[in-house]
Amino acid sequence: MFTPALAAASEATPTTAPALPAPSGQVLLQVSGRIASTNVDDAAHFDRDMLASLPPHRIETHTTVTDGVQVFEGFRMADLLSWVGARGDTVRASALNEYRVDIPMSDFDEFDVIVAYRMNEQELTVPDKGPLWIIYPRDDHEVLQDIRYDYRWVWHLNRLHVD
Ligand SMILES: Nc1nc2c(c(=O)[nH]1)N[C@H]1C(S)=C(S)[C@@H](COP(=O)(O)O)O[C@H]1N2
Ligand SMILES: [Mo]
Repeated sequence: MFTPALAAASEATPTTAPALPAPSGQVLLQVSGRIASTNVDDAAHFDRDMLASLPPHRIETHTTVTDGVQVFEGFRMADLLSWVGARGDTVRASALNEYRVDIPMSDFDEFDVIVAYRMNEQELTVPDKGPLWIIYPRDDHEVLQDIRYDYRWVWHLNRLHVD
């Protein structure tokens, strides 16, 4: 479980989630809905440095849209959602290209789903389905090798809404 660096400062008020720092760079991801920690109005905005401060996690897997095994690096969706104090049943994930899909929150407990920012040691760019791409550990779980999960691999991810 990810413990933010601010945990020590929040010990005096253990029922309150630690404050999020404000983003200083370009905002890549916005999280809204049923969350306890915010930094811009009712939402939590993240720039690249904030996302990079989450513990890195790597998935090696085939995808439906690439040849062979790819190495993805990013952060666990569970760690991000725990940082903002998300409580809900569903996360609506939306993309720069207006695509969106509802993902059951339980996916992030059952599997180490990540939000990848790097593939094969290269930063993901918009032409490569970046800058952020939801990746499931498809090769590790037969159940994930299914269209039901394939459409949850949101590329160009820029928004999560917790319901
Ligand atoms: N941003 C975005 N992500 C997306 C999609 C999309 O249209 N836009 N299509 C989804 C669907 S339906 C599938 S099956 C997988 C693979 O889609 P692709 O074959 O079109 O790349 O990505 C998912 N993620
Ligand atoms: Mo699809």
